[in-house]
Amino acid sequence: MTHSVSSEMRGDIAVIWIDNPPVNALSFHVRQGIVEELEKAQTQAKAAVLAGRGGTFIAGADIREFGKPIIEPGLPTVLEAVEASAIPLVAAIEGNTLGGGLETALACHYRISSAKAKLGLPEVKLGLLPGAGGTQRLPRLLNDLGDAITIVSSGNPITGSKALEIGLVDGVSEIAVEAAIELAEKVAGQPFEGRCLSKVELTMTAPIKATFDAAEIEVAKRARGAIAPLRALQSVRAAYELPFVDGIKQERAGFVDLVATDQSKALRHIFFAERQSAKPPVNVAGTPRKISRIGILGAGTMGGGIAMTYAEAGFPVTMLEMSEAALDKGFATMEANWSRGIRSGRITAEGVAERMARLSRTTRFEDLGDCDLIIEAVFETMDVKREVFQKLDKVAKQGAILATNTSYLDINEIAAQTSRPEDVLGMHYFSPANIMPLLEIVWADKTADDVLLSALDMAKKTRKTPAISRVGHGFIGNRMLTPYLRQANLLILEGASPEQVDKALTDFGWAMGPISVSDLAGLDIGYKSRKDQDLDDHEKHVYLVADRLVEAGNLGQKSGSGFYEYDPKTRARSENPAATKIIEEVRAELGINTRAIGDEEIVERTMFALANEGAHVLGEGVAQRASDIDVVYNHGYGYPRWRGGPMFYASTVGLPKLAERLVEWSNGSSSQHWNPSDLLMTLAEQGKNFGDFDQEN
Ligand code: 3H9
Repeated sequence: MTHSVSSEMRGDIAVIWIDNPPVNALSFHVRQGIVEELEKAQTQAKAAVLAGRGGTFIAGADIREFGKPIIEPGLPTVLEAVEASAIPLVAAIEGNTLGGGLETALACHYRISSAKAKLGLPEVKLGLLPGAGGTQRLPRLLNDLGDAITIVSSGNPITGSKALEIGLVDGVSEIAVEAAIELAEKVAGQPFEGRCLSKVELTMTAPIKATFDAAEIEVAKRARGAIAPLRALQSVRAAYELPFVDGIKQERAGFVDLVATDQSKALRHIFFAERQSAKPPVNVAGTPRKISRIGILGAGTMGGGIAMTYAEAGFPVTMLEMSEAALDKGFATMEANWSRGIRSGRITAEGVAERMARLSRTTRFEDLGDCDLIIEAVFETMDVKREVFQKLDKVAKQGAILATNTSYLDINEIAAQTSRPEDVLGMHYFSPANIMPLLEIVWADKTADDVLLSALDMAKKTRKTPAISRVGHGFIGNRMLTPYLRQANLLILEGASPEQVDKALTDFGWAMGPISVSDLAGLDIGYKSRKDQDLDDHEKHVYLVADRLVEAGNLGQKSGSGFYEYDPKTRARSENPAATKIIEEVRAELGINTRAIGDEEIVERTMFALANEGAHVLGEGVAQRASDIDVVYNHGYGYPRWRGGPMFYASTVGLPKLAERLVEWSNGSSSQHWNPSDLLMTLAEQGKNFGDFDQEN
């Protein structure tokens, strides 16, 4: 017996408890413990219940063990023993029953769940397929093949109630373990061979084949380059094509194969990176402040989205605007945004009303006096921010946290406008703020520890993924955009079309290409910001096409044309002949001899520019970890999750290759802005990567 698995007798029933906090992962000692307790139960009990301590059954295999040699008994061996048990086994499902956890439940002979438990096979989210019978046993159990296909290929969990509906569990009860014991008493001594899913025979028929064919097309399309969902689906198909013993062998081979891929390594990296970025920095101590009421300045797109985020999380919010008309407009937009979900069933009309009731409105700064956290989302200039923070300093109560949503500005300077800079920090949301998961928390020089901890706490309560940045122009995310967009624009000058640049990067896996993103954001934004800066000639040339487009009224999607033309109804994009003409004119004006540019060059130049700037951000201490940068790009910018993030991707390519290219480009014709990062060059020289840097710091 290991201390993480133990058992107790309840009459003739053995209850085997798994106790491996925090999530009861199936680490080696748990697997061994299950086998030992099962053997014991065979001699002492008439039936057994498998249950988890801490309100959760089993959240899956121990992800930290992947990529290391398997120590027997591996999960497939354990589950073979579970199913072959001489006494019937009942799984008592509560909390998270995921991956190997659900596979364990499927190997048991009966399943009882709590209504709120979460059951799923999330392996595809880690670039894997279920490797312990999930793809073989699930379709043998469920009433409808479509449900098995969805569960395996989406990785999304379902509730216990839904599981009952689709035939995944035999019953639902408030206290699953007690109901499971009752069921065990009932089935003790009864034949249960028919409950062994490996014994169920499946036959491939023409309609089933057609279902798989259609699902494969759909899954491949949605995967946007990720390989696991299709592989997982094909493994379900094998359940219909092969006998169980062969199907399970094939499933196992697929799992072993996928575990070794860069995609799975990247997805596991980002899983742990997300959890790491939500943790307080070392040496930051204390407890978060109590936050009950939120104040938001600005009811525009950003302020409205932030208000929706807090109202959705149950917080009362006071919104301040300059005029009643601006408040009317902001409130109408929020209501319309929520109401859009009524038709799809995401929310009810009462739900919308409840959220709206959490919002109150004012045009007077004094009315923010009872707020514990005030987030400013007003016009993005230092003059406006100065004025706002001076006013807030006068009205905010003692201990209130004053946050700015600025995307670029110096938060130390903003904090200095108040008599309490320790209460000031950045909370940088991404548009649309109620949907985008990233919250960049900007830790200013004088921010108090408990203020930083409060922001992390609020991220958790509002279901955002936080990443901490120190103060610096554009913080982590927007700062790195500059060199990325610079390369995208340069590639167009050198001969690529906007479409080609975008396509190379969406093929790489980005949700949108950089040129489409610029059009979506509005080309006038960059234009205005460039006019305020003292740019050198090279930089002016880089953006000459964008500037000319703006000057000719092509502001991007909002004006119907930018680099592309947009259909007013469908927003479908097509080539903009005016842009093509401007591009040709600018190329001629700058005396550029255009050349054919390959997709590989597009990917290398943009992605290496991103990683190089990331390395600067890291070297300067603006980001604490390379993995935080990856989190920022995954959650705020549509970077392909299965590539792990710009820094992880750089390590996959190999830092020596990156270093070599950076040196080559910085010695080349458009050398001005390459500026290879010292940190990157040193790591490359030492044969290290960004993961080593994170571990050492
Ligand atoms: C699998 O099962 C393969 C099989 O098919 C075949 C095998 C042969 N392993 O997220 P939290 C850690 S693949 C190791 O903050 P929450 C996590 O890193 C697996 N560690 O809590 C964190 O550690 P720390 C299929 C794990 O309440 C701590 O636990 N299963 C694992 O917000 C708390 O986590 C999955 O993919 C794990 N499996 O969310 C489920 N899970 O404190 C992955 C968590 O040091 N897990 N940790 O930072 C989850 O989705 C969420 O953790 C869960 C809880 C929903 C369970």
